[in-house]
Amino acid sequence: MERTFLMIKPDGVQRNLVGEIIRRFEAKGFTLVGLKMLQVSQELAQQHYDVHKERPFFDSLVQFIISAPVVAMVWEGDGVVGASRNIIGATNPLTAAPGTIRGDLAVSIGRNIIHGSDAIETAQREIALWFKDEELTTWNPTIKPWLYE
Ligand code: IDP
Ligand code: MG
Repeated sequence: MERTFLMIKPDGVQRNLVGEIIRRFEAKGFTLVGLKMLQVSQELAQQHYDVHKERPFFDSLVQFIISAPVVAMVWEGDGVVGASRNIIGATNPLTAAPGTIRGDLAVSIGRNIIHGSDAIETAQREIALWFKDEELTTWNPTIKPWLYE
């Protein structure tokens, strides 16, 4: 089944929003299959944001991600990659729709509390970058017939 990589950034952790954020994905009906808290190395942060390495905000973004612990997660479900992006909302929290995580809980682009993979291939790359195989679980929630027809 489809999987995505989500990371609660240092601001989300510091603002005590870990539970609030996880709650939204659980309540939606997605399945948590991997979870860890870590202080990110500069190398991992640079690799994660490699696509942005020429952008002017790259250095400050990497510095921010390594400045304090983050919560890294893998979630599973039909369409979870795109749906998670919708739950997260637009990159700029001021234009993110109300009801989204960024729309409800943040005010600035450099403090937008959560990362989510932007495509299935990106998700595969990011999951492999952040998690070892043995850190991921496969389990079958008994409520599945109540979530999927
Ligand atoms: P995304 O997180 O919504 O996928 P991206 O464009 O992939 O957004 O940018 C990655 C992260 O880089 C953003 O979440 C944000 O924290 C930061 N960022 C993006 N654009 C800017 C900017 O113009 N100024 C400062 N930080 C930015
Ligand atoms: Mg992105």
